[in-house]
Amino acid sequence: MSELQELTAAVEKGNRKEAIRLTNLLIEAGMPPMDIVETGLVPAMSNVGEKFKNNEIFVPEMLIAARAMKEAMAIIQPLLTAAGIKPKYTAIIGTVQGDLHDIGKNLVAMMLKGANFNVIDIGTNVPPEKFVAAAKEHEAQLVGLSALLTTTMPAMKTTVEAFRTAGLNTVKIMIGGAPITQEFADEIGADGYSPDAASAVDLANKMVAA
Ligand code: B12
Repeated sequence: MSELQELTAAVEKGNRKEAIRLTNLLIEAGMPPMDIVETGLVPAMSNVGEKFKNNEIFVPEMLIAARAMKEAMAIIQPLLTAAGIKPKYTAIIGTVQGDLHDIGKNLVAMMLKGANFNVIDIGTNVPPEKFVAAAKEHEAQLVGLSALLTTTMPAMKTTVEAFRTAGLNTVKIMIGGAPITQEFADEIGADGYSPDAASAVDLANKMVAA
């Protein structure tokens, strides 16, 4: 098994110490940090999701795996963040009301920081009015909404509507998360959708420049 495969296995099993050790090892070996995320860490969560769906594992195992993933990501985060240049744009990011999943959202936040956005992460289970208040307070150009549950997708619609009602029409809203599609984004009037963290950065740059 390669070290990358070992990392995937360690995160899947929720073995935090191994996940940290292998992440550091791969960094020292010169692997680009984003490659570690995309080819080592993210596949672990896909496997976990598959096993959960098949009733091979349950919520506690999912939680332990998520914690191992987060600790590995915490090592990678500083390496992705650009040093010293003053950010030009501010983005608010959060997971919508009713939804506690934050790994994907954190990844998008990390990537945006790396692309020199000033990112204000307002956490999970965020009600629409909190998104609106944060965008006003920080004079954000961009808002990112994350949802991982089909049952919380309607909260994205309510959040987009809250922005429109508040008259914040210049704030661009991008959405994402495993069950989200471009079709859904169009349906609820979001300005953009992206399937992953890397393309979220391209989308964000396009949206703020428009
Ligand atoms: C880890 C996990 C959990 C952990 C979350 C820990 C945490 N801190 O996040 C815990 C154990 C808490 C959990 C709980 C639950 N979970 Co869960 N969970 C997962 C799991 C295995 C992985 C999610 C993940 O982190 N993926 C890795 C990240 C990197 O991927 P991602 O989130 O998709 O993000 C990427 C893109 O989507 C995109 N993206 C994400 N957000 C955004 C935002 C923007 C703006 C943009 C542009 C892009 C973007 O970019 C990211 C990076 O590339 C998924 C399975 C899966 N394959 O998704 C199930 C899954 C999402 N969970 C599921 C369920 C059912 C639940 C529970 C209801 C279980 C229960 N019975 O209690 C609860 C709900 C709790 C709640 N209210 O939120 C189901 C959802 C089914 C559905 N269709 O609705 C899934 C799909 C599992 C399954 N196969 O059944 N879960």
